[in-house]
Amino acid sequence: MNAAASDGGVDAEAARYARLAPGIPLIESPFFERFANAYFPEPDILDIARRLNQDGYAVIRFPDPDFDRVAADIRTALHPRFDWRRWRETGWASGDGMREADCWTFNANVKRIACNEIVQSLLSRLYGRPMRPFQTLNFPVSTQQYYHSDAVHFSTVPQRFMCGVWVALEDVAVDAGPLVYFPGSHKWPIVDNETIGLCVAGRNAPPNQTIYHDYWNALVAEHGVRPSHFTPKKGEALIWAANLLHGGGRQRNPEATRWSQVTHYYGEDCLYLTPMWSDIATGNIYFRRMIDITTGRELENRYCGRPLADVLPGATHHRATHLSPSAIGALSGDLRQWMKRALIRTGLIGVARAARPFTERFR
Ligand SMILES: O=C(O)CCC(=O)C(=O)O
Repeated sequence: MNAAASDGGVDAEAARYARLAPGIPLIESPFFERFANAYFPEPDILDIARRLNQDGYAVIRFPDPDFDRVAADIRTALHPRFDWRRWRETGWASGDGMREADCWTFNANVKRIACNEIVQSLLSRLYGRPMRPFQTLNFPVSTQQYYHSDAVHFSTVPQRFMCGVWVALEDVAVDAGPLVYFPGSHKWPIVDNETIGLCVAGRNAPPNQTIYHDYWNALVAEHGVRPSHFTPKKGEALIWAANLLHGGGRQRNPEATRWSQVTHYYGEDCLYLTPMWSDIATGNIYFRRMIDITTGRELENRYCGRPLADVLPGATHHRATHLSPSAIGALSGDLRQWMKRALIRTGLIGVARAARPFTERFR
């Protein structure tokens, strides 16, 4: 797989369709077939792109010649970090899983998988802009997590510039709670809070994904889509599109292991947010500040090529906007906007938000 092949020199008509909407990932474009052959001339890449476009997922062999050693090292290094006895005695039966986030910060092999250059280059071609790894999750067993779309947890503006690459660190048996997913569900509308009639402001605690379960269940039933289960051999990986419904299957055998790693990627030049904790239309937005694992630098929140702080309401029009109930809300609009921009620039906005009750989030 030569994911880095040049995509220059494509015919003008294909390029016109591909560039028509830079805010839509190439593999999610409604014009995909207009440019697919020209943009992905290699048969194996074209097949991956087409699978993602049509089904919302694609399976690849993880391109690391030393994968077996890397996987074995990760299993050995992370094994003591999990409470196996507790999970087998109580967690398993109650539907819990085990996972650890961001082991890349201390484990070179987890980071090596997350930063694999061939994968990054492949994703960047498929999406039409650089894709950056921003989170790793390692699973020694199934998460048994109810199926969901990542678009409610990790979203972007423009939408869908996010994907997961899930790789098996050992062979996965059918009774070990394989990854479950619903082919084609990525094409369904992305659910948000206004769709289900929920306003986050004023709630005592941030909601979790259970608020969408009835909606997703009904969609699955309406479309009559059956769940698929991924039972890979070690080193096989599944790429999923941002809105593909997926989760951790029920682990029927609690003695089994299911060592795996998912790396989540964001496209560059986007806003990064959690819609589940936001009321987008009112400007109550939970932005995320993520680190590009490859560079160790923050993935800057940007909107159409400009830093977020430069395009916030009030950045160009100096007038007061609505007042928030918090103490800061009592300040004049200009001062409030200035403080907000300063907090974003200095990185303190996350601290400021965490320090305040959920209901008084800075607007
Ligand atoms: O591997 C699993 O059990 C589920 C992973 C998952 O749903 C996710 O990373 O979003």
